[in-house]
Amino acid sequence: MTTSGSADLVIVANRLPVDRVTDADGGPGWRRSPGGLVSALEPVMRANDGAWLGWPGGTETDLEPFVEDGLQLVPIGLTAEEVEEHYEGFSNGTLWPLYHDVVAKPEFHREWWDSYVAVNRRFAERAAEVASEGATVWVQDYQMQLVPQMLRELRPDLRIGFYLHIPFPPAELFQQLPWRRQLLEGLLGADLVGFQLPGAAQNFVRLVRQRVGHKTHRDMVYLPDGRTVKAAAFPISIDVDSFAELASSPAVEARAAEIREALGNPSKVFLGIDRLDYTKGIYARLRAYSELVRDGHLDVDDAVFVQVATPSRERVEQYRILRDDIDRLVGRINGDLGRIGRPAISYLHSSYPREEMAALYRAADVMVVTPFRDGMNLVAKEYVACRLDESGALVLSEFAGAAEELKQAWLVNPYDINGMKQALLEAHRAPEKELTRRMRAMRKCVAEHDVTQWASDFLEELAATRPEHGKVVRP
Ligand code: GDG
Repeated sequence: MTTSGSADLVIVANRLPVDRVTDADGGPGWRRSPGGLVSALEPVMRANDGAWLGWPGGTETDLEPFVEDGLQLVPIGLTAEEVEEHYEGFSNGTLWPLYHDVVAKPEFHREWWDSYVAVNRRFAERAAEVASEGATVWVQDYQMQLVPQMLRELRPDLRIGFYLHIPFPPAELFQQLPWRRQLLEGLLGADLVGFQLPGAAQNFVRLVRQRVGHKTHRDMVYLPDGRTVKAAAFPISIDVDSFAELASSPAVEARAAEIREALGNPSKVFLGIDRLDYTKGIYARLRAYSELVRDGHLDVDDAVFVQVATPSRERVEQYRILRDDIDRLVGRINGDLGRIGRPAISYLHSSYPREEMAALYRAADVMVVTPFRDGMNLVAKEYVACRLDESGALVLSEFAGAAEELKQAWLVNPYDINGMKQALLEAHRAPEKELTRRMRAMRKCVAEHDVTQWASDFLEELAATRPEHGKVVRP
């Protein structure tokens, strides 16, 4: 039976776009979490009676829907056990490493899978209650891959889109998953499955053909019931104007100068900003830099490295091990190569407001982004958006999705330490004219594809699927 709610556009994501905070009067309240996805979807949600479903973090379970800043938010609670099994377990201990080239070893546990299924079902059931007749539902990311099919069974009237923010692995890796077929069938509940890159969409279509046995042609899957599913690439981006505005503010400019001053006014500043994650290649990058200092190619007086590592998934064992490894490496490098008042690496295990991020981007001469695998990598695009004077160099891993667009970066293979050393040196020594030429081209590319465009491209393509069916959501 179809029971409809009132939302014409429903976003289903693992997290709500708000965090729990304590109000001025000491009671519980909410604060909007900053992020490109929220700002991209906000206008289209407002224009279409939108609702956002997600986990608010924590283990509160009796939360009611509420309106925050004009956005209808529907919290879905997770128990402590579900946080451990669905979120930390299957999502971040199984799928995350498996989808990132098995950079770390994925763990397969049947209880984790059971919890993943149960949580996906709860999200699908809630979305089915909230969506209006013929509404559009847009499901986000790897934690929610079963939602499209579960939702379609409950509400065949809906138009359903799915977007994967992380890479989709080649068949050779995906097939390790004991639940590979269920995941593919889960995704096939959508009308449109979006990926960061065309290669990921191709991996998906090939797997569907091989493992589920459906007919496919190019980017289309033909289901036995006559329905079609399209798989396509929609490379995500950032809110370019808001970064440019932030970076041009006098306060951020002053803060950037202050940061350089605090670092001892070195002639060049290298910068890395990442969630502390083993996919990001932080360890290898710091080694490459430290060898350049050790071998005398760089001197700590004229080239310092600032590495911001934002705390992430701290209860997952592999993340704790990584943190210890990096602590030890930074300690050793600074012990060996630093001087009084002049560490080689300024390492910050902390998260910062957006203004401070923009100031760091402005303060850095060489931005170093060297993941072993990354769906897109927004940090690379944010750096480019903040370089208003067209200065600065980007050293970028070939294995970040962003490398398909930011071709004027110094592209590196993060597994090749010597290659990275070479690229770091070249970027450090590049003449101004070359830096400007490269940065200008990258800025043009980022300016032409911002996150609002990404959202409307996806929603337009979704509206074009099954045109006879459902309401059309207007971006
Ligand atoms: C996943 C995919 C894909 C980081 N530290 C702070 C902070 N950040 C912000 C950055 C950036 C975002 O977090 C990180 O985005 P990335 O794209 O770099 O990486 P993931 O978190 O792994 O994101 C990735 C993305 O989804 C989108 O589809 O690009 O490939 O892995 O925006 O600025 N922001 C603030 N303080 C911090 O300390 N305010």
